[in-house]
Formats: sequence, structure tokens, C-alpha cells
Amino acid sequence: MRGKFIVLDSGEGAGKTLQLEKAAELFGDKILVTREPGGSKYAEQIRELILHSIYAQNADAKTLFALFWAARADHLDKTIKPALLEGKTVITDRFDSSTYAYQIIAQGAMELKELFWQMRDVYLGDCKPDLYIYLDVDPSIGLARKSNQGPEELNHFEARKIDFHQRQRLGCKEFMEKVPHRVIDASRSIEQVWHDFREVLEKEITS
Ligand code: Z5A
Repeated sequence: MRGKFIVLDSGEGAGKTLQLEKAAELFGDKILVTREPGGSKYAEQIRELILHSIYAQNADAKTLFALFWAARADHLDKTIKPALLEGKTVITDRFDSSTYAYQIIAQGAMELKELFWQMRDVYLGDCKPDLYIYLDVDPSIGLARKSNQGPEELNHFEARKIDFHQRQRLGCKEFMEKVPHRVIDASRSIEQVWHDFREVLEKEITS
């Protein structure tokens, strides 16, 4: 018996961080909340390279695609699999759905599509997520929420033009059609989103 493996994904400013804080508070040590890029010691170092290197904003999709998969392999091995084997429900803030939406669709590396599904089989093997939960919000709303936090908070993905974020949204939807998923309308209030998110989690954790 292993725990459930759940991915929470979205575009910018959908409120993943907030919703995961609420989940951690409610479910305590029944769940492990983790994130990508990062989630293990080595993967957190790769996160720094991806998000904060001065060269990162000019890195092309192929470079980032490889870095995200490298970080994911360590995250899976060191954090996700051990927690699943302990019977915990693992919820990760972003996963391979983000690589598909950001690198392949938003950054436009369509030639990586076939390789993506091959990588997914080889890297995830029999440890593929049981469910993807997609918090859907129009980028104009999500980006406005982010900019209220102040421009110094924006990373190089968040700082891109709106058409990048619109493509990312289409990419996320395209990916979700191929995997078990639930969509939650994240344009509503924090409490309304939490109501739906909590309901999905309760069902998954007790089933
Ligand atoms: N990336 C990639 O390209 N490829 C990959 O394979 C992976 C990732 C795995 C990681 O950034 C970046 O890496 C990410 C994709 C790329 N691009 N970006 N950015 P990150 O980890 O630093 O950040 P993030 O994942 O985008 O999440 P975030 O910035 O923490 O946003 P969020 O979690 O969705 O939102 P939040 O921080 O909870 O809320 C944002 C603000 O909105 C905040 O002020 C809230 O109070 C407010 N908020 C939230 N919900 C609501 C509602 N419902 N109403 C009103 N206001 C709200």
C-alpha cells in the first residue's frame, strides 16, 4: 500500500501556496507538501540555478527542460517515493505538468513533445501521480494578484508578457486532458477555492 500522489498546478497567482498552507494545517502529518522546482536538497540547488541565476532568463526551453527533469529525478527519489512508502499523501506544488505547459507550450519547444512522454515513462516509471488538481485562473487576474505583492517578488517566468501566460494556460489544459485531473475555478475567493480543494483532498485521502 502506498499513499496517494497528487499534483497541484496552475498559472501565476492562482493561490497554490495559500491553499497548500491551509491543507498542511488541516491534514497535519497525514500529508507531505512539497514543491518543484526543488523539494530535495540537490533539487533546491537546481531551483536556484533555474530561477535566480543571472543567465536563467535567457536559457532556452531545451536547457530548462533538462534541468527541470534532473531536479525532478532527485525530488522523486529522495522525497516523494519515501513519503509514499510511509503511506503519506504527497502533494507537490507543480510537477511534470508545468514542464509541459511552460517549456513545451509557452516557450514553444513543440519538438520536445514526444521526448516529454518518453521522459515521463522513464523518469516516473510506476510512480506517476494519481491525480492532478488544476487551479484555473485567467492570467490577467493572476498576474494582477502577483503584482500587488510588489515587482521585487517576480521571478523571470512571472515577469514575461501576458501572451506567454496565455500559452501556459492552454498548455496546462492540453496536459490535463491526458491525465486524471480535477479543475477548480481559482478566479473566485480564497474561501471558495479552499472549499473545493479541501473536498477533493478529503475524498482522495480517505479513499
Ligand atoms: N516551472 C517551469 O517552468 N517548469 C517546470 O517544470 C516547473 C516550474 C516545475 C516556479 O516559481 C516557476 O518555475 C514557475 C513555473 C516554473 N513560474 N513562475 N513563477 P515559484 O515556485 O517561485 O512560484 P509559483 O509556483 O508560480 O507560485 P507562486 O508565485 O507562489 O504563486 P501561487 O502559489 O499560485 O499564488 P500565491 O502566492 O498563493 O498567491 C499569489 C497572490 O495572490 C498572494 O498575494 C495571495 O494572497 C493572492 N491570492 C491567492 N489566491 C487568491 C484568491 N482566490 N483571490 C484573491 N487573491 C488571491
